[in-house]
Amino acid sequence: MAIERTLAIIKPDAVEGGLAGDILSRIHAAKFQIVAIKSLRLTKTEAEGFYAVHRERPFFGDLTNFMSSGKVLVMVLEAPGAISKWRDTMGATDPAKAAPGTIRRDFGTSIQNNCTHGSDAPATAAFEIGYFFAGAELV
Ligand code: FUP
Repeated sequence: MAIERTLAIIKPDAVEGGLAGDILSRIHAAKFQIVAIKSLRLTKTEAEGFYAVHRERPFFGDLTNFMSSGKVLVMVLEAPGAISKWRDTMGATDPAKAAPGTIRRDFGTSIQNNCTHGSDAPATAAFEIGYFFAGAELV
């Protein structure tokens, strides 16, 4: 399987809840390489830009308020098939529907407060990685 990179975010609920270490442990256990990582707090406008594809959805305002409510950890993960592998590690969007043993099932508390983000396709990963990281941060 081809080596890929994906954009992962540990969301404000998980950072505030002290879950970042547990989630990073799962990233290591699943044998992802962390190519780059940074801690930051998104502005509302930055969150709106990141989730622009969801602009027309009814949850857009709540989602972007939440994503700008506290610190996040953004990172680039690398592995064979990293995009689908990370989505499998996270589990389904709604923690109640996520498979046992996934991050969202074990740590998420609602469809919004679901602890982590992952890119859903190669084009999305390219946009999302470029949103947070410059080329020199990715060598
Ligand atoms: P995912 O790719 O699993 O993160 O899910 P989506 O791209 O469908 O949704 C992006 C984010 O919007 C989710 F992580 C949480 C939020 N969301 C809601 O708050 N309510 C919904 O009904 C659907 C998604």
